[in-house]
Amino acid sequence: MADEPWDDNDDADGAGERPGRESGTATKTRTRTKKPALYRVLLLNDDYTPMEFVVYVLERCFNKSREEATRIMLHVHQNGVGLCGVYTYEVAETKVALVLDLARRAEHPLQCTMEKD
Ligand code: TYC
Repeated sequence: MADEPWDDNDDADGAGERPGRESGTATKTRTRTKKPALYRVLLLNDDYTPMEFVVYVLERCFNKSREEATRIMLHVHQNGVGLCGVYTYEVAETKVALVLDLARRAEHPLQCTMEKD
């Protein structure tokens, strides 16, 4: 599980510091902190979701100002896909679920995905 985002890679050499297992060789146990992997949350264009709803979603789920939300919405509308934000795995997953839930409740086909940064 050394590649999980929550593994800070303590004791990276696996040797540990348990008593009674000294080999006579001086070793230094490295305490390395690994930065968590980051994920891009992307919004996808479609022909049916109202622009105003997309702006609302960006304000509500991604804490964007009305101006920034409008800019991102128009970018997605014109380019097919756009960046909402970059987050750790669990936060990104939660944001995607929030967007999809809001869209489903409003019966809009709006799609949102995440990918490794
Ligand atoms: N293309 C949509 C329309 O013309 C607007 C839209 C923008 C939909 C961004 C989805 O992620 C989206 N009503």
